[in-house]
Amino acid sequence: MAHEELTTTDREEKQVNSEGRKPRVLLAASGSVAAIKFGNLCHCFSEWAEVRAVATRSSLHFIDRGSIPSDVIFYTDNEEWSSWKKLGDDVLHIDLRRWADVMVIAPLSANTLAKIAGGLSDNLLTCIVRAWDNSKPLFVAPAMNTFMWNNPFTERHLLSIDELGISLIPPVTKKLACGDYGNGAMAEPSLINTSVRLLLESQASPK
Ligand code: PCO
Repeated sequence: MAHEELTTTDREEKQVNSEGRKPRVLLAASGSVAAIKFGNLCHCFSEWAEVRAVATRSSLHFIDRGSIPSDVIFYTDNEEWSSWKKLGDDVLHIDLRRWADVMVIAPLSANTLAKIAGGLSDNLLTCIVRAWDNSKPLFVAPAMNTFMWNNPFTERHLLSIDELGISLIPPVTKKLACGDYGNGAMAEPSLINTSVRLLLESQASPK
């Protein structure tokens, strides 16, 4: 049967992995204006995956909490600190790393890119990345002003995260939040969704 002729049942079957459950996607947002699209991103992934979301403090400025689907558990730095009281308690960034099949950081701000490249871990998002199990995929979709994107630091930091095995979903050229026109806009949520889904499906059924 040609790929286009897959029935609904075929598609539903493709959405469960070898353990018979939906893929678990950990979505994360850092502090870029593009975080206004985070709710939309969560909706795209929710259609085929189990989704949990992590937001940095700066990203909260742009995220409308009402736009996050009700079945998506939403974590901030507050939960990282409040969930641990004594030795033996669960550590949230480790639990989330264990839970996830894949992590997607969209948007990835210039600041969080620099922190990941330098190995810093000063919030829930960067602690998860620092503790990431590199046998699992990790995608990033950067978003920043064109001058930040063209700054020599960006290339250095992208090289470093490439060495860690992190996959880049490149930004696009268009009108930015400040009115500038140029490269640095986050890839569309639908493209991010498709890129990740295709990779997971190819891993689930290698040719
Ligand atoms: C800041 N930064 C940005 C961030 C990158 N921009 C984008 C898009 C949005 C509108 O479609 C904001 C999502 O332009 O990802 O603009 C300074 S200019």
